[in-house]
Amino acid sequence: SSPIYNLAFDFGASSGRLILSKFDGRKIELEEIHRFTNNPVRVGKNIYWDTFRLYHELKVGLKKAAAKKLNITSLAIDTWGVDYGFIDKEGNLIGNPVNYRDDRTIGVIDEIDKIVPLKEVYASTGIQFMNFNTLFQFYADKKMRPSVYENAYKFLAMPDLFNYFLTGKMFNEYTIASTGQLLDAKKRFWDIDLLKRLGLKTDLFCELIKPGTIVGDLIDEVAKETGIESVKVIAVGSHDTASAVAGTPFEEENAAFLSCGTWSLLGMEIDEPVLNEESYQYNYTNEGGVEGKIRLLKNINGLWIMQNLRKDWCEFEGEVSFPDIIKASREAKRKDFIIDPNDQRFSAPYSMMKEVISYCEEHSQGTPQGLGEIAMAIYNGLTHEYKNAVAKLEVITGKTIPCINMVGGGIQDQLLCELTANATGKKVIAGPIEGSVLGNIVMQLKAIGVIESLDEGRKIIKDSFEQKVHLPM
Ligand code: LFR
Repeated sequence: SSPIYNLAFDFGASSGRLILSKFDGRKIELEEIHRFTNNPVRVGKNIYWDTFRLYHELKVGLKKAAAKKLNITSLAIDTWGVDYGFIDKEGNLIGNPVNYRDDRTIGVIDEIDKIVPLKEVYASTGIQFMNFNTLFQFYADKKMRPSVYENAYKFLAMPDLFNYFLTGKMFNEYTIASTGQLLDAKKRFWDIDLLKRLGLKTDLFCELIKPGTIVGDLIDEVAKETGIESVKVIAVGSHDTASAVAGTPFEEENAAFLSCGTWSLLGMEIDEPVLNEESYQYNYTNEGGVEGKIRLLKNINGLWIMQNLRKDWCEFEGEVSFPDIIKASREAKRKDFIIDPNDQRFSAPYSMMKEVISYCEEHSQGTPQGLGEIAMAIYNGLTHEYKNAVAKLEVITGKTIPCINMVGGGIQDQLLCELTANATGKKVIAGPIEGSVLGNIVMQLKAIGVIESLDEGRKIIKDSFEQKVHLPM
């Protein structure tokens, strides 16, 4: 029988791409059709996403896909979490979607604590406290851009927003709503009571749909402009991390996952949210996943720090690639520098290189010399956090973690995989690189009835892509 073709749009905080998937009934093959950078724009004190440019790139991708003249069945979008656009009564986007690294939400958590104790917020939402959660952004918007907030008619998270531009249909997909701290974790529905107590609007929401729902067709304008036709638009686990975990071929029971991209997301896939004292104290999140699963995880500031070090180095010292950074790190004289990657100072600094160096100096470590020593400070910071996160996960769940499944672009970095195995003392199984895209694709295959379950999808992923084992040394 003829192969099935699907398109996955995966928007990360640093870059986005369109991938074509071909499924022949046994294996999946991927082909990158379009890749583009995602460049947030600082305007005055704020940082925004260049939303229409991203939508433009989405259409460029569709044009390239159309040019292949294949019979493409469906497409789906996944993006980073927590950010959104507001739609007015006429159906227009109002205000510019703000980037989660914007600092307008700093201090909001403390303010909210005075209205609804954080313990109560956690008891219902089960979501970790991070400044940028959608809930806190709403609170900041109400104060800082009230004319946008008050005129908002509907809220659409980034993937919902792009889906709306493509189909004209407004809906909220469950996984992306969940990571924003807008849902009651157990009821898996809007936490209206919490919104009310915080004085936030409760009428901004559309239908809450499950990942794996066929949403509809492209509007005529998009079909005409791109030349692509009769493609179904599907809502998958539209939060990239939901898709990354869906795309992780777990084998061993109680295995942890570690999704390595701009962020490092370390956790475990479970059936029901864990809302105990430890998960609250350790600030672990219970994000909604695909097929009714929950992702119990911790956010660790990830390769964002390395990406930005590279950017600075290229700008001021000379062109370097990631393999160059790895080589320099392996050859570094001093390998003991270490930063705390979760320190707020690494969130959006003007110069990452200077920030890492000053951190080491201020913490009496001396001055890292050269690219290798600076990069080692980052590697050590990350893997030290991985070690802590695994240990806490074992306490929260009461389970022993046998191994860590690493997925995402970051696993192309062998050194990171090795150091992760060494720091955590756990076996690391690395692969596939394209976790989010594959999770996106298998949920499409399920939605159109080509496969029956996520389990079946994960088996196909395992049979189609290589995995590499790193044992702790
Ligand atoms: C990863 C991710 C994380 C989310 C962070 C901010 O790309 O989606 O899951 O916490 O970005 O949105």
